[in-house]
Amino acid sequence: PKSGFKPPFDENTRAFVYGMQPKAVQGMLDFDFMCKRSQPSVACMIYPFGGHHVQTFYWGTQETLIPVYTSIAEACEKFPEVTVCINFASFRSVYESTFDLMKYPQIRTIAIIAEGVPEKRAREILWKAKENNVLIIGPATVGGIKPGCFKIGNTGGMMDNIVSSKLYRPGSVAYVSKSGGMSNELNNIISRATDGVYEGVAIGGDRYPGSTFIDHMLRYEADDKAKMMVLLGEVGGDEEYLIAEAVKSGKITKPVVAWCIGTCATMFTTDVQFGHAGSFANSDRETANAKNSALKAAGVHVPETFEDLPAVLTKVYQELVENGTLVPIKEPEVPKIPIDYAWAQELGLIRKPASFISTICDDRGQELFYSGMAISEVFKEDIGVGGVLSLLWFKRRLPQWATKFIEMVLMLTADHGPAVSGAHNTIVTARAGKDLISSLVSGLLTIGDRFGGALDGAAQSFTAAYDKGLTPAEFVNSMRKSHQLILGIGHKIKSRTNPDLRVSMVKEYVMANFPSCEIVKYALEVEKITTAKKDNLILNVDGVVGCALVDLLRTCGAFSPAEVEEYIQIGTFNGLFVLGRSIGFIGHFLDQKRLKQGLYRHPWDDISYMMSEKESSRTLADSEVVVKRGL
Ligand code: Q5B
Repeated sequence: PKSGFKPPFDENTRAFVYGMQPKAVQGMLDFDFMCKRSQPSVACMIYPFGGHHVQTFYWGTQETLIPVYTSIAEACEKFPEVTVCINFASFRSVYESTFDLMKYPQIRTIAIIAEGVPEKRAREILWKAKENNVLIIGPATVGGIKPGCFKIGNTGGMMDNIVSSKLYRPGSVAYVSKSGGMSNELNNIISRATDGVYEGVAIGGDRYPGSTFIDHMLRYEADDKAKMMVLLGEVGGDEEYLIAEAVKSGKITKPVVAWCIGTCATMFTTDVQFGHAGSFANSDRETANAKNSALKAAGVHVPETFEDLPAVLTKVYQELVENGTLVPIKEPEVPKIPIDYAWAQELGLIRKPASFISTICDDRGQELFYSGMAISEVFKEDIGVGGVLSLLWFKRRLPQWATKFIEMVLMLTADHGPAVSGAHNTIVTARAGKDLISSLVSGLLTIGDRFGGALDGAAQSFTAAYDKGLTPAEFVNSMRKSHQLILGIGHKIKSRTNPDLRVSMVKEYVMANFPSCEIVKYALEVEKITTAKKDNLILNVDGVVGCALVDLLRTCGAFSPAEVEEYIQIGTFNGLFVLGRSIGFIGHFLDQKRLKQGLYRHPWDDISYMMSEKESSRTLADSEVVVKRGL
């Protein structure tokens, strides 16, 4: 480099990333790794919210930690070697953060990514940066790239693009453009037409960029390693004339290839505003054609059309090679880049056995699907909770009489007062100050063979007996012989004389709506025998629902016999009681909280303390001591 010249980026340059931009940081680290940098170019992120923490990133195939600081001051103190900041702050806060950054003399270069920065603000930044001798790239840019050394944020696109444009190693051609998208195109063209990019900067498409074409072209002129330059100008503004003058006056001596895009503007009958805020010709002088002509007249290599740009680049490059100015580099081995798993999968490059299989619900697309049915259809067809349950539990639609029955069960079992085991536990837990989920779970954990969880057992034993052809009496006798209670029979308070109306309602619905209900009928025959022995040995709510569900599955036409058998054996039906009763348990929890009930302690007089004599006397003696001490 010419004496005193210090490039803003080299292979040791380190940067702050201002803003929470993990994707951009990972892109920079991948680039660094490909360039064989000794350490990541990103020293830390600065993000004012969420506190100081660290985030993991890949360094090749390994993982590394990048800290996140909440202030520029902290970051500067930790990393005094950092000279660059890539500022991802939005157009609302970028002015403030850039001014803050400029308070720290170690920051020599700031790339401003935000679009839509007000022109007044942009000019103030520009003025302050000039005063502080800080290089600003942007606003409204992806930034720039120095192959083999440093990449600003998302510049260069995906890693495969960076490899195909050989940006992992330096070439000899330095360019400056306005557009970030076009700089990608230039990376590609230059890598094919010459030995590749030495450095490329996109200054951004606003009317007042923080640095201009001439700033970067003069930098390249001073940098011995940049052998030729490329300018990709565009319609609007007159910055390109400064290049023409610099070439004419001999300030720029290296060969320059230039093209101003937007020549097609002349084909329109009205004035044309292209994509960038600044790409609008306010006068003839600002048209692409006028600027191309001026550049050509100044001695710049200007192709006839954009399509001819590669040919002109090759010609100029070959001349430099032939006259010995440029010695083509020895091509290094193309680096292997680990591809992100998600991307490789999208490209169809890899496959892996999944750890989980799921067949009932798909949340990956825009719309949620329950067993193939879009959630919007669920509502359009008004399939109800019963319909949703049948999709998620049985993976199919069931006839309406069946889904209505499911809903009926949920409603019937929703609660049976505060005295039942589960509700009691929920209440005690709520009164112990526990939260809704703990209280609910405490109640649910009481559900089992004796309380509320006899549906599956009832379904299994009644169905097996019926299928075996046992008479109801044979079934009851066989259960007694094997000392087993018949699940689904018996109730603590309900009896023949105090019938359970829930059971009557289920019976009525089943008789009226099911195509047939052999298992329920069989269970009712069993009930006749058990109630003859004892009044409370009725077919209880668990029993009737369990048997009805077998009838439902067997007769609705949606299941094969093997499928029905599987559902009976894997324990499906208790799920309905659990689901229904959760409604009641939550109700009891809310009730207790509303009533602000304090800690429950069971009264001694409701507990029969039965201990050996020795233990009783010790207990008595202990309590006397307590009384004497007055505690
Ligand atoms: N014995 C339910 O018992 C209960 C017999 C039997 C043959 C039987 C008992 C039982 C099976 C489990 C079951 C679901 C514990 C019940 C529910 C939801 C609920 C609850 C609510 C709600 C009641 C006295 C004599 C003894 C026993 C004989 C009793 N059950 N024999 N098969 N199943 N049933 N659970 O009244 O000769 O005197 O020694 O375990 O289906 O949980 O509302 O409360 O919505 O929340 O205490 O409805 O039936 O009778 O155990 O003292 O027995 O009858 O062998 O004979 P008890 P025990 P013996 S619905």
